[in-house]
Amino acid sequence: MNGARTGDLPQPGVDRLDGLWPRPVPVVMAVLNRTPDSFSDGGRFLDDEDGLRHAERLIADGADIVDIGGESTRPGADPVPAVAELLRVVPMVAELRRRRPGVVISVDTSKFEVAEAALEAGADLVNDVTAAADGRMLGLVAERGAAIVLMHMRGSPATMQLDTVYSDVVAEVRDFLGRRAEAAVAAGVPAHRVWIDPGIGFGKDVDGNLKLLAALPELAALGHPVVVGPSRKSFLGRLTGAPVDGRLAGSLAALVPTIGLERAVVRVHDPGPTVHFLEVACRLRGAAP
Ligand code: HH2
Repeated sequence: MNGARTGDLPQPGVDRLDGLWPRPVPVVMAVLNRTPDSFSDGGRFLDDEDGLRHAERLIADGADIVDIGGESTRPGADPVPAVAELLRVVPMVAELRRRRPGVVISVDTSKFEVAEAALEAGADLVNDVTAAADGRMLGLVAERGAAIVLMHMRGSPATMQLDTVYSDVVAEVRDFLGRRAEAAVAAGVPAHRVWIDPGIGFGKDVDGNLKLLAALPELAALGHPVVVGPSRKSFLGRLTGAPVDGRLAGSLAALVPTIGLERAVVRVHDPGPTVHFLEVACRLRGAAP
């Protein structure tokens, strides 16, 4: 498939990734945070058994992809050293791959070393919130025949909510993602393995997040699968007054713009209700006159 892949590297999840599409409903990527400080579930799945149990529950609830992360990217979060992130993420990837050969596994990291070790351990996809700021990341993904999520963020998690003013948020994010996707294709990642994400909550205010969600069809027109992750985020709290554990309805409503997109991925904490919501919403759209 990928001519750049060399023969003696481990076979990546070619079939698993290619099995995601075509399908009429968005793909569900469920979050497994192996962190002490994530904004909605920090500390809950740090223990190995708790983490594996949660991964199994996410899959049983209908997740197509399990996205395993070892560093929080919430606003103001402190960076985690590579060694600590490796220890949180890589053994979990390896064990989940052993138990679940068919499930697509994503590693939520922007560190080359962590991505490399996770791909080696059986991950199929690198979810990089810095859109491959490390110059080696795209070459690694191309070489392994993996896929990559390129996400837009302004600044870093430490600074991103300090300046959320854009002259045209949709144009700026679209142009950035278009440029990064071109770089990925130029590095040898096939276009259908380059997924783009507007980065809901990453350096955007409520209005910016809403505009980007409404503009998902415009981003999809760049010709790549589109990922979106509004789940439980603070703009939903601002809109509804709900605390983090009361934002499920808002999280589902924020997925409405993914209905009808050809290749959409929704990154969520609650795959069960999300699958039901997407099923009904897509059927409803299909039934419209
Ligand atoms: N959001 C978060 C983390 N990673 N990746 C992509 N592609 N898109 C997102 O919107 C996105 C992401 C933040 O959510 P969460 O992982 O639950 O929190 P934390 O970063 O605090 O661990």
